[in-house]
Amino acid sequence: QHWGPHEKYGYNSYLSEKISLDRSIPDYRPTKCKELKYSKDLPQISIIFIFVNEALSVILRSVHSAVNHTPAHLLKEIILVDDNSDEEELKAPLEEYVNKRYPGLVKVVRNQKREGLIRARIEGWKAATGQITGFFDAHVEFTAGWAEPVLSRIQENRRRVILPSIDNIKQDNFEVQRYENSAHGYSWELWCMYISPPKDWWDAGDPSLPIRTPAMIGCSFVVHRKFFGEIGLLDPGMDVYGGENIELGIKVWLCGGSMEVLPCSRVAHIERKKKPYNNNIGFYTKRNALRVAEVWMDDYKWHVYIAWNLPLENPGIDIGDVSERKALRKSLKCKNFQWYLDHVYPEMRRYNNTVAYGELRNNKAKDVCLDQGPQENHTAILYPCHGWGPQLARYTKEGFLHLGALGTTTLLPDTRCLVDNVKSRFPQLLDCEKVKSSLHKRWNFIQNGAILNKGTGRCLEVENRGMAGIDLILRSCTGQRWTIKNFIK
Ligand SMILES: [Mn+2]
Repeated sequence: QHWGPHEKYGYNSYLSEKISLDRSIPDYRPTKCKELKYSKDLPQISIIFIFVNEALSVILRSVHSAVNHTPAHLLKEIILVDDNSDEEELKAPLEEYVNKRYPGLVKVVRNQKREGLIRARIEGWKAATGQITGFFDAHVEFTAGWAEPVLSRIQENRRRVILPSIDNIKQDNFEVQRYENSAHGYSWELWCMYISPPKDWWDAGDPSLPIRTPAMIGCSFVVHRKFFGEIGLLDPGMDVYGGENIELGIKVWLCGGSMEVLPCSRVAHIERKKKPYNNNIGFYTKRNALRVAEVWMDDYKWHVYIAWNLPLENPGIDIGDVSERKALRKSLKCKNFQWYLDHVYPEMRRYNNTVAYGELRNNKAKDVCLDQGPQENHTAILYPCHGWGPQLARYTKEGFLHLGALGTTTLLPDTRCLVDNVKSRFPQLLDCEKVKSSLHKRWNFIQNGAILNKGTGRCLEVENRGMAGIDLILRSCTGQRWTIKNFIK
């Protein structure tokens, strides 16, 4: 793929150069926040920015904005961690600029090799001396009053990890768009996402209150420096990108701390069109997710394996050594994952009823797999096998056959399930809970056997029509057999 000169970084860096480094962005705090008063005696913060191959003007705007919007007596220092960028302007020119503009305030840390954003943040933490450490991507802008509520919440309780609310700097025109008050959740692949705040937050009716959050997006978080060390920082065995933000959320909650989003503290962040770290972020997120699963998720860990369609045994991915992380969990006497799901992330869907999962193949058509087809057709089809979400089948104890990427929270629809509606010769894909006839959504299936509907007795089969293609149909059983990739014993 070709990127124009101003799109190299995933945002319009040409435009960035024309925008003032000292611009102010809109104040999107809930009204009440502006009336709140804070102690004069708050702890100092070290602001840590990490970057790799980022536009100089965007990094400098992050720095200017931090200085302009953090009271000077609360700002201990700014630390810039360069994760071994290639760009020349990020070497001497960057350092000369910040030393001249902010003498004594800015430290630059250079990684000698590319470590990924997880270990880059840890390097920044090592260099920090403030009582509090704030970690930010180097493409953010702060707003007035962002720091005081954060520092105040941590002063009250050092075991709180605080996330400023995130607004969006549009990558094409740099306008700032207000985001709704949200918590940060994630899917079983451990991709993070915004979710609605918990019910008790809505019930309280005060939009300035902290929002309990199960995890964090990760582009912006603030934590007591020593407490962060005590709970084992981020997992240094994770490479490149992804998973560390979920691990921290789970770990903090299970090991005696908490995590919350503060609507009164707002930081705007550029959602980049592409990330510079690596061409294969999916692989690293998958690997890092398996580390989280193995260390923290107990009996729920195979949810992550299902989501990524990996066998539980020998998944074929070297996740490295997790023994130190397991020892950390033990030494901190952390609670179990079930407690976390029950109390911190009750919205998350659980799939304990799964007995088999993965692609489903028929013995008469080996190169095609069961596939959910176009969403709007509500009909399962056959499609060349690729093993991604649309082909993730899941057979349950109840005999349901779900098809599609694993669901996330109960706030969103669940994966649909296969239904024989009697009338059609094609298998329907419907919301299982809305199908009244219990039998028409239940299937008999054992490995290398037929898939037979308990209501109609029809079998799920393939019909090869030669040049006209291959259909997935329901009909009287002719002895076709199906195999599914993975089993849970
Ligand atoms: Mn970012």
